[in-house]
Amino acid sequence: MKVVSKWARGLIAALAGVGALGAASCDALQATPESPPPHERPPQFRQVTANLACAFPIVPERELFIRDLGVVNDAARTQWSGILPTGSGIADGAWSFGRLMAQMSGPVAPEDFVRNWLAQWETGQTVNGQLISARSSITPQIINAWPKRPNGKLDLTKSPMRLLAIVNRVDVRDLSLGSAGEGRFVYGVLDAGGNPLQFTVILEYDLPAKTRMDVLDWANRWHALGAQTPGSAAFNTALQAITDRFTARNAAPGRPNGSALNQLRTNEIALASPWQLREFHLDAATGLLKSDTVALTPGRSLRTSNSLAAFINDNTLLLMDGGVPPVPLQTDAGAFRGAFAEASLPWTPPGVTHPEARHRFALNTCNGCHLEETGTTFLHVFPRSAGQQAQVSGFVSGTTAQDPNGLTHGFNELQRRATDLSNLLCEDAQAPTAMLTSPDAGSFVRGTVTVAADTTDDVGVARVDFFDGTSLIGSASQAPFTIAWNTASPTTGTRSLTARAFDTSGNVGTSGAVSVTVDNTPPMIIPGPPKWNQNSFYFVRGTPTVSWSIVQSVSGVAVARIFQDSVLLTSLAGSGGINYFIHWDTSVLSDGRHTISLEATDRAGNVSSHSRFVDVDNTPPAYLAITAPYNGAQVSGVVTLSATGSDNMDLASIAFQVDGTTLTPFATTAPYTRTWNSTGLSGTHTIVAIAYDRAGNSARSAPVTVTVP
Ligand SMILES: [Ca+2]
Ligand SMILES: [Ca+2]
Ligand SMILES: [Ca+2]
Repeated sequence: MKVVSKWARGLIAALAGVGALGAASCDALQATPESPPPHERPPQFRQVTANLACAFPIVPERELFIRDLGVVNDAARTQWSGILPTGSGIADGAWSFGRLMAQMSGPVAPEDFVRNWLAQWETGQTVNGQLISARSSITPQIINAWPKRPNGKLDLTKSPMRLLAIVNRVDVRDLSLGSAGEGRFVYGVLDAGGNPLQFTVILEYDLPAKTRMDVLDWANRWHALGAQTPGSAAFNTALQAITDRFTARNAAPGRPNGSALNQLRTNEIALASPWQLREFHLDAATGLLKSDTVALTPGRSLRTSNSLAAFINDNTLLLMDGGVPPVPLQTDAGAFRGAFAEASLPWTPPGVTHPEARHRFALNTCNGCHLEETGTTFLHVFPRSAGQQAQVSGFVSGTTAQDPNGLTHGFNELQRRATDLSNLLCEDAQAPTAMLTSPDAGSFVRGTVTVAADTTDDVGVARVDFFDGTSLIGSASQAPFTIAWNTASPTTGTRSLTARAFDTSGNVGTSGAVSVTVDNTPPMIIPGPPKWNQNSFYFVRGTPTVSWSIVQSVSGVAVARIFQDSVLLTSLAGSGGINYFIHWDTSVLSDGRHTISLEATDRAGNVSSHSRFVDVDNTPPAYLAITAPYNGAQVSGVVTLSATGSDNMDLASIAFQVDGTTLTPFATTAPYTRTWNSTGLSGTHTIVAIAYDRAGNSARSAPVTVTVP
């Protein structure tokens, strides 16, 4: 990576002395956004990994200016059946002039669309107040020679257009205009015999981009072609995947005909002399290609004018800074931008103060970048015969030339574009860093968890991907970088989380792993005493011990809380504890039904609870009396003892004692009776009844004395 970087910077240095702004071949030039030099960027950060996109040098003939016969003669893609495909990636004529016209013609029939375009040479056109004279030899040379369909219309499947090159112009990107540059098709026009005419047609499409990532996406797609062999199935398929994106029907919704075409340009000396360049735009009103002014190029009548000198002088600083001043349509003096460009005489208005600024201005014009400033004899891409690869001008491949002031300039447009692409891809070779900030390492997690990462980068982080092991669990594309992770899907247990941050150039930084334990199983609570039994039911009194045991999976108990009638009684911190109890003082409560609950929370936060009701009774039976025998009675044989009693809640039983000895079993239902055999027990005896409620409270009756004779 560093080697490439040095190589790229070396090229910048080499070009600095020759006007690195580099006018393109009569193209819509747009200022290339400047990035701060490396020493002005923010400090670098911890982790560095090589940017793979940057690690491979640019291969201009595969990525920038594709003229290989395996591409331009690709039979499937340059010959068209005449049917517009409905799917994507279909080879049928994808790079043919006819299909491209059909894709951009919107509601207009493609053959009428093309015929209307050609008609603009048949008669004079007025554009921006300037007349473009007819070049009427278009009729015999092109229109009449064009093969026709039975209905007399142009047969677009036999268009006399030979593909010369497919060109990547990412270097004219301007993100402020939503553009990653242009993709271009260059065709050579053929005569009736299939021989090349001195006439080229260039379709210049926008590469739409909203963000820096979009620009880099385009750049990386073009750059990826460098690893393939032109003409191979892999190369041509990949190239078509790129070209389809900007040539497809409705590739640019909202623009005329939904086409991404920025402009169509023609260069020809075949129809008349001198060489002439015309520019056409899709007209929103008619959906037709319409003659328009030529970007960055003043009208030829201004060649030696004061207004042109003033314009150059006013823009000297911008030009010397590498900038490209927009050429206005009109000035106070009248029409300024040209309706066409033609080779004739150089832009040399008297009164220009800075000859280098004059040269740079002229180079940006469509005629200036040809003969007068770069020594180009005609075109930058030459028409070709069948079976031959198109040649390019020295301006493209490397040359030196003298400008009209005798200043010598070096040109190597391909190298300049390669440097630009390399700089774009390598501009940010510093990988971002990522660190997981949530959840904490070693923590227990459950349910849906926020996973968060902190990142740093010298330029900007575009996206963070979050992983559970090797599984992607989510992505965040803006700070703060967080996702909601549903832990229900992975099985319970230890998971290893990582975050991968991508910067705006696609460099990746991976965080350290954070290990967490997933526990989605709530504690299981098993109640201990008191429990229902047939004697006391749910009754308690005094200070009973209430207990539970907890069976816990994975993470252990963090806290157990005991509630009485939904009011917290006590909180017991636990760490994997099993048995929990409370000595529960019921004496402070009113008699009656109460609930007592245990709520257990495991260390992942899963909660479960168990509630039971109990009947508190701290009041002894209220009324108790022995109803038979009566006090002082004389009894004999088997005697029936009877008592009556009541309780504020539930009387459980009444027991009888004779002389302190309790008779069993107790009487448990009213009327409360019990027999006592007094046979042989002559003398005086004392009988007492004892009543028990369900909670175990008791009351004693007044004693009854009887005599057995
Ligand atoms: Ca970076
Ligand atoms: Ca658990
Ligand atoms: Ca009671």
